[in-house]
Amino acid sequence: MTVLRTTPFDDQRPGTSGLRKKTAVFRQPRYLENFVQSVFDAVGDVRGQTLVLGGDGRYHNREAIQTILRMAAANGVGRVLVGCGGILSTPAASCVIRKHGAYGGLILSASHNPGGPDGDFGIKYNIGNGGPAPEKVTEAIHARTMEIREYRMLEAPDVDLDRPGTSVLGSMAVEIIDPVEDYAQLMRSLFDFDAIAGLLRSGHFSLRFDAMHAVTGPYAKALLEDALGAPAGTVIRGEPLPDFGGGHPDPNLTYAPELVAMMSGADAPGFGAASDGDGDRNMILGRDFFVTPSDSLAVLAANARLVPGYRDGLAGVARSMPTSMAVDRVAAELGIPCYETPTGWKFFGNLMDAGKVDLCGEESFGTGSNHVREKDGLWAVLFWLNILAVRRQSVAEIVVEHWARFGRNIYSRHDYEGVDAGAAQQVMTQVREAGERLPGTALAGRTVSVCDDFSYRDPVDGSLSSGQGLRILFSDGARIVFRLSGTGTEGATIRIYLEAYEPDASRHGMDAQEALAELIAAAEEISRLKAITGRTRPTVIT
Ligand code: VG1
Ligand code: CO
Repeated sequence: MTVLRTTPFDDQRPGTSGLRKKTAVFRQPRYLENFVQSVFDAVGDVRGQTLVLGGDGRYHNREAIQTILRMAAANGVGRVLVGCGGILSTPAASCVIRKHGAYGGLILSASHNPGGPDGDFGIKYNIGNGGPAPEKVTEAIHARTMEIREYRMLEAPDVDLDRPGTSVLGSMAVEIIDPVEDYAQLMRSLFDFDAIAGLLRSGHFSLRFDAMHAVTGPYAKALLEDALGAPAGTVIRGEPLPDFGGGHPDPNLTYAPELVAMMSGADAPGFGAASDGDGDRNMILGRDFFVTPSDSLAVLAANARLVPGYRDGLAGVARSMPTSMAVDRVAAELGIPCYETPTGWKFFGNLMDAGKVDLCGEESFGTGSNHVREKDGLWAVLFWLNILAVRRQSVAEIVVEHWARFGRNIYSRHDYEGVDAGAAQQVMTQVREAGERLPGTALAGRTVSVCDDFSYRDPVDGSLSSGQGLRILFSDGARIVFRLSGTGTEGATIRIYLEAYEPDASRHGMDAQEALAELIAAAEEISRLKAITGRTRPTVIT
């Protein structure tokens, strides 16, 4: 074992979900090493413990795994479970940590950000409950990166990541495990596979799943094609590639155009879905129909009792603050609590561990439950398929009926990506200052009731997280929220979240951009975003 001298990098603060940088930044000498040693130094005594390690297969994944294994051995870790080929989706890693009682895990991914030598790379630490490290842990890791002086490394040859079985590295065991098996077994325990297989055999139903050349390909093939009997070819772009085939592995209407095209027209499949780089996001489509992630969460909550794993009902639900309030209406009718947390899955962990919630979601295509402590793309797909198998209605019919019952929370998010960081700050300052004068005034044909900067007190451990997004709340339930992204690697991304509640079923068919036009204009009026940033339109509209 060698102890190597190093000096700190001043840009290693984890964001919404781990540390994400350009691949070239991660490939600098000592960059990954500094961060990994800081994790080992900050998360407690890892000596003799079991860790889980894997990634989404993006460029630099294998090299990073070899480095981390040598460092883990040098730091006295007892055993590391590594997904074969270096592959573990984020939800599968969470599942493996929980099932094998691991101390924690390291997941290599920049999620939905593009990969490759000119793309992004990332790393995040998950704790023993299988979930992303909470803020107090990520802050401790960051503090350590600012003072690090040395790291430990074992001189050893590469481990063969493609041969299942156990080997040793120094005195540490390295177990190469099947990345799909534990996860697939968990899915079988939650969903009615016979009912879904029956739907697929009925002759009236087919589906497409777009794995976007990211990590979910092997998982989707094993579950949808092999276990449930969907025909070969159901999973498209199913082979994980280091650069995701040059695509942007973000499952939305902009970055999954092939799937969107396949889902349009009278002959289109009844169900379409896609997942992101590391497999924790999902996009749900019906024939000529897009289900917003916020609506999807509400539909899953309202139909949970149809699914074996949730047959006894839900204890509670949670959503991130910018997510639409559709699920709040379901919770109210079910008589269960609904928690509102800051953006990022790490805020759901405590609520799930305490048994307060079992279903949660974010507007950013993230849905999940207490089966793991991450959002889970394929889980959401199977949940929808289970509902479709029981209700035997189309996706559109289910959502339209849902709106008729609960009203529709018309919703959209406008992203301005790669904005100059100073200009983005200026936009936020402008909104904050304008917000001081707005309450009580008329705007977008409504009355503003509250303007604030969202902060959250965790009901379990009492920790406070402030500065989580500027909210403009209207007395009729409409909202405009401004937030800066914490996952980007270039400049800043401004996100504007827009929501209006529409109880009148005769207006539920409206296009969201039209229905929200007044709020969109008001957002511009308040923020002066176009003048400040020079942008004329959003990069992505969801
Ligand atoms: C985005 C989403 C957030 C999500 C996070 C990680 O964060 O808005 O809801 O939890 O990505 O998702 P931000 O700070 O850029 O808005 V994943 O699938 O990328 O790890
Ligand atoms: Co992701």
